[in-house]
Formats: sequence, C-alpha cells, structure tokens
Amino acid sequence: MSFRFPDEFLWGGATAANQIEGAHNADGKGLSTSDVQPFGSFGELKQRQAGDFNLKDTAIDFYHRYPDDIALFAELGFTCFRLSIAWSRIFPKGDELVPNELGLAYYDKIFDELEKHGIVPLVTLSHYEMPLYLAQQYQGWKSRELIGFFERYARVVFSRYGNRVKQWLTFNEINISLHEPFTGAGIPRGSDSQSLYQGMHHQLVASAKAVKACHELIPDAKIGNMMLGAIQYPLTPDPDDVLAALQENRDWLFFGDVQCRGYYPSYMTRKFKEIGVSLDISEADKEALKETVDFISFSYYMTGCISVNNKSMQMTDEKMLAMGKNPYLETTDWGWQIDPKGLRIVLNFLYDRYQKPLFIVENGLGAVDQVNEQGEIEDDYRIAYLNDHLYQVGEALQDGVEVMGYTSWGPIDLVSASTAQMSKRYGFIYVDRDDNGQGSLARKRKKSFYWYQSVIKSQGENLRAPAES
Ligand code: BGP
Repeated sequence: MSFRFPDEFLWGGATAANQIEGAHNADGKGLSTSDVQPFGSFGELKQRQAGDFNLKDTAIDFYHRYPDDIALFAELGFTCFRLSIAWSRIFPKGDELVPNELGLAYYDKIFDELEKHGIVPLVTLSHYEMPLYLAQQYQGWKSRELIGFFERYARVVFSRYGNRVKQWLTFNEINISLHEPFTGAGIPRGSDSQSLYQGMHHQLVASAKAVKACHELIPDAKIGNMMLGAIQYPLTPDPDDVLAALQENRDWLFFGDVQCRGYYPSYMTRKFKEIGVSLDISEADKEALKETVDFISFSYYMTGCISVNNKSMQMTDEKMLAMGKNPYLETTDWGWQIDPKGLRIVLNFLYDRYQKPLFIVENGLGAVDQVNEQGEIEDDYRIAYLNDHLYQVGEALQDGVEVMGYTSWGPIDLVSASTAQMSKRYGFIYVDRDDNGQGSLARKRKKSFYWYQSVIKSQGENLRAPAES
C-alpha cells in the first residue's frame, strides 16, 4: 500500500480482565459475573462450588506474568494496549464505600509497566463483567442503584490512575445486552423488554456520568463508548429488506445515538410504543445524558444480511449470534462472516453519522492453531485476515475518516468470551494451554508476530492490496 498511516495512529492489541488475568480470587477480589459463566458468555450459569473447574480462574495468568507479556507487546511495537479493570477487584461486592487497596495496587503495577515501555493504555471500565453480588442482590443494571455504584467506582479509578491513563471506555459492547443481558449487565436472562431497556437506560445514564467524571477529574483525557459494530445489509433491493436492515441496525446505533448526541433518538419513541415499553426517565437523567463521549469505539468481526420475504435466506452456523448468510462472504471456523470491506463501510457510516473520531478496539480471527514439528506456528490465515482488514482501514483513512487507532483482539491467546475456549485463538503470541487447562502456559511468537511488527514499523505501508482487487 503506498499509503502511510498517520504518525499519531495508535497500534496495539485488546484484552479483557476476565479473559487474561486469572487469579480470580486473589488479593481480595470478589466474584464477578464472569466467574459463574464457565461455559462462556452465552453458556449456562453455574454457581461456584469448591473444586469446580473454570478455565478463567487461571486464564493465561497475566496477573503474574504481565511484565513478560508487556515486554512482548513492546517488542511488537505496540503504542497502545487495551485492557479492562475488573470492577470486582476494586469493589469486591460493588456497593461498598471504600475500595480494595490491593486491587487498586495491582493496576498501578500494570500502568507502571506500560509506561516503562512507552505504551499508552486504553482502559475499559466494564468489560463483560461486574461484581456478582450486584447481579444477585440488585438484579444487575435492572436496578437504578447501580448508577451510583458505578459512578463511585469510575471516580475512584479516574482519581487513582488519571495521571497515567488518558484514554478510557465505558461499557464494552453495550448493545450486546439486548441479546444476552447477564454478561454485560447482570440482568436475569429471560427478562422482558421493559426490564431490559430500563436496565440499558440505567447503563446509558451511568456511562454519561462516567464521561462527566472523567472530564472533571482528568481534563486532558478522552473517553469513548464501545459498541459491537456488526452492520446488517439488506439481502436484496426489495424495499422491505432495506427497511428491515435499517431497523435492525438501529438496534445497535440507538446506543451510539444516545452516547454521541446526548438524547434518545426519535425513532425509539415509536419502537417503545410498539413493543409496550415505557421507560422511567427522570429530568435528572435527561440532564446527565447530555454529557457525550469524545470518541466512538467499536469491535468489528462480521456483518450479516436481513431479508423479510426471501425464504431461501440461510443463517450462519453460529449458535450464539447467528446472522443472515451473505452469499459473497466466507465464514471463520466459528461461523463468523469475514468481510474486510465491511470495516471500511462501517467506518464511513459511523463517521458520516456522528462526525466524531473512531477507534477500532477489537478485530481479529479466532482460529485453531497447530504447532508444527519445528515448534513453529505458521498462521498465514490470520495474517491474511488482518492484512485485508487493515488495508480497508487505510482506505477509510483516505476517505477522510478520522481513525484514532486499531487494537486487534487478543494479541496474546486468551480465553474466548462466547465459548470459554483456549482453542479459539486470536494471538500473535501463542500460549501453551488447552481447553482442559493442560499446558505450561509458556508463550511463543507466531509467524503473525513478525508480520504485525513489520506492519507497525512501516506505518501500514507494507499492507498488501486484497487479492480480488
Ligand atoms: C467481543 C468481546 C471480547 C471478545 C471478542 C471475541 O464480543 O468484547 O471479549 O472475546 O468478542 O469473541 P470470542 O472470544 O467469543 O471469540
């Protein structure tokens, strides 16, 4: 690619506490919602019992191995690392008044280490977990009280780390709770739309309050929202399909609209009426929502199709997030449709809609890797996937879209969120651990490690045009 990404473009990788740290009950940490999801975010919930097995209890032991892992990120050339703080390390139950000092001290060490290597942290306040106690005692975000608990937590971490952390995100994939309410919001599964949207409203208010607190406490910081950016295309030009795709996309854009514009979009008034939802929105809530995010972040893995009348439309072979099949696209081994150009489309689409800087904070290929006889991992498929997506980011930059950076998902192998597997690997760095928890946890550079290193070094100049163009 003759194009060079801007000098200030941030390159890195993204993770979440519960998928890498392990040490699930160390140093005063409380149980989190993730600790009762041993089968992943869409799997059955299981109350903790002595001696039971949960891959995430140790995960990849980042809790203890972070100095070596961060050194590897530095070797890759990362200028940015996305991680999340486990809320239950800071407030083990969630409704305490005083934070857990040992939990706070742990993240001090992480930020020190990143600083040592000149890597800028991008921190998610809540990535698919919260103190379990809040889910059990308050039914999670269904309760308005969580707004105050979350604001207290946010203020504590902003005050503590504000001198070193200048980039923040509020809730990971906030829109996913409409599909799976327990994982991100601790709301009981099977709750009706009224409870779901009320819970989402509480989260949106809490997100805005965190934005306000961040602006107050760290004036030179930027804080963004985070959405799962899976755009839906109409399967055919039938206006019914086009309208259905518009409406389907509004299910996730609704969150962005509130977080970027500061008020509910008018199309939700009709929708709420039609589905019989009547929200409790106070004047104070409306005022709070006016504090909008500085930038928009999103994850990008796949796109889907929508059709109303076309009976021949098939669904992807994905148990959790099945989408309408697009005849032009291939899928990953986990049934996610691979659509590099869709990333350029989403970037342009969001920029046209909001005119705010965008940050791609997740993208990557979950695949089974084989260690060959020479002990190497030749993950050319991952290189191809990432090359094609990053190439489209370059195209979007040339379209004039403001893109702050790109953090690929899981730069080091980690436990998958949806299926809680180690075998669904995303990393440039291999971790010797299998789905049963067997393995030495040793780290090893894959072929993609050297590839990503060279992409960062060349500021994207060595990305190759996709084969078909
Ligand atoms: C996103 C989540 C991540 C992550 C990723 C990949 O939805 O924010 O936590 O895990 O998807 O999904 P999976 O791990 O299920 O392959």
